[in-house]
Amino acid sequence: MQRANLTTDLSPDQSTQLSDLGIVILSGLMSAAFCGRLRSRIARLHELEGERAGAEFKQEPGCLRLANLVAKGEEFAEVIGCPEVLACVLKVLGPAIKLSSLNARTALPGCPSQPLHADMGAVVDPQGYWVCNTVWMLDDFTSDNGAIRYVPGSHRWGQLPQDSLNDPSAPHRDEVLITGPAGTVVVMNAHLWHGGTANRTAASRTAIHAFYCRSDKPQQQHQKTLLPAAVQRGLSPELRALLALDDPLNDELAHSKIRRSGFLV
Ligand SMILES: O=C(O)CCC(=O)C(=O)O
Repeated sequence: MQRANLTTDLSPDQSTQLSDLGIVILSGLMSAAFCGRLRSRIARLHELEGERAGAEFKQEPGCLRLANLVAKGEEFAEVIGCPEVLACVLKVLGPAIKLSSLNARTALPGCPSQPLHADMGAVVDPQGYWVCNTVWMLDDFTSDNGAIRYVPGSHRWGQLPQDSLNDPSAPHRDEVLITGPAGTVVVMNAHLWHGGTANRTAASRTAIHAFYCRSDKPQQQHQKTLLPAAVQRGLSPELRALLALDDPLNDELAHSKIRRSGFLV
């Protein structure tokens, strides 16, 4: 991946944004060429998968989703292993992390707003934060094409929006919209109250979600079960570790019945 002017160290400002607001925006992380490769791969996968797309996880009305992307293109290894992004994820989750899932979401024209939610319905526990999402914008996010809204600082409240708000789908008085050009990556403490907004334009907009969790929690999608053997054999030791492919605890946790989505049933 060609990268613009970023290092693997977080600046003091980025650290503060992550801990206080719950997000940090990495502008220009993806080159136009890399964005284009990801977009083409996603378009091909939708052609191949048709109505089954996203079925390994969940489908969502008004959207096209794809799941289990590590299995579906070598460029996705660059996404999940990106050092600049992992530095931010480690800052949120601490040193023991793994990939939880790699999905894509396309908000189609007319796609409705999501309720505010925390991913996995996760609440911070005595060991700290345990979910962190990264949003790879393959299209510009604008104020009317379904950009993500979030409530700054809500990751620190230890509460879920559905337990605290009368209507998590309603606008929140403190919400902020994440807008920016294609090529931007947003790292988000996934306990943060957030959700995609309605797409009121005639064009769709797509993002990839590389979602991470702490090693002592279940993956959203158990990578060892989902990745074909040939894909697993081709992975570096670092990526095998990130995917928790040789981790008996991860295999045990895969059987736990905790919810896997913050709002989809
Ligand atoms: O709009 C997006 O790409 C992210 C939406 C979101 O928060 C989710 O699907 O959980």
